[in-house]
Amino acid sequence: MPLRLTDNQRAQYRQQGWLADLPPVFAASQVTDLNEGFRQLCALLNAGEDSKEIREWHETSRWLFDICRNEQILDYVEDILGPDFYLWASNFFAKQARSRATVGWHQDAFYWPLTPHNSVTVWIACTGSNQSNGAMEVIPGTHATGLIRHQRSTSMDSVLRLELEQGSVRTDESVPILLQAGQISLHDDRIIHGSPGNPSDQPRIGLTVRYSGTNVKCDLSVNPHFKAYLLRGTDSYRHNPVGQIPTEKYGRLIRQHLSIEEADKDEWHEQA
Ligand SMILES: O=C(O)CCC(=O)C(=O)O
Repeated sequence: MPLRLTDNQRAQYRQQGWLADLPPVFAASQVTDLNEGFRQLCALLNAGEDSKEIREWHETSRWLFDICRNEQILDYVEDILGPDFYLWASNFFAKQARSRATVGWHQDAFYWPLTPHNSVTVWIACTGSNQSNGAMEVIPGTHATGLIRHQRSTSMDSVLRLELEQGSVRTDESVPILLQAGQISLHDDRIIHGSPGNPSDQPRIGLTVRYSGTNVKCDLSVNPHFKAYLLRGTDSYRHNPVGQIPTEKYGRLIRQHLSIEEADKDEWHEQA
């Protein structure tokens, strides 16, 4: 039986900006498939590329596209965004065993040329994710207090190039999101989050999938490659270019999508 979010879970998401503790979406055999698919996509990387380059490959991999339109996930997303929403981004955050890679404190919305803020990320645990292997941490409630200016990261270990300045984040209030392989969490595009390195002997692999309400428009002068895939409802706004459903099981994207920072348009936030 597909599950829907309860009123309490929706209220928690609205007030705290994140939600976990949901029953596993992917059974053990599907978790094996998640990891095998990840390996297949990694095999398409060029020399010198890292798995973090696997961004928006749902546009070229039918296997990944089908994961992004998992019906149980879409039910949860619909309970948050309402009936009309589209898929537009997916990427892997993989930390191998004994990896120093960190994800600095940040707000996703600071990276994305999207207005208004009406996007949810689903973080799919391909492996268990816990405090010993570098689980993602959130600072509850920070989605409601506005965007904070980000700085260029100075850490050599940081996976992201922008992060919040030390001191601007109440790290003592952070909460780790603990997931078994096959479980998911959901977070708001403005919540402050990040993750430490993985000193353990176990890898920590997550797949993030981003969905937005159809009222959300991408500024194509920042990211000309943006593609929306309507997954539920109708799109009466028609704000964004529509993506083609991929046919190849595992294919890679050649044209990389651009964040505000990658497009070198830092002034965008002042103009938006
Ligand atoms: O997987 C992580 O550690 C961070 C993920 C993240 O930053 C995101 O989903 O936006």
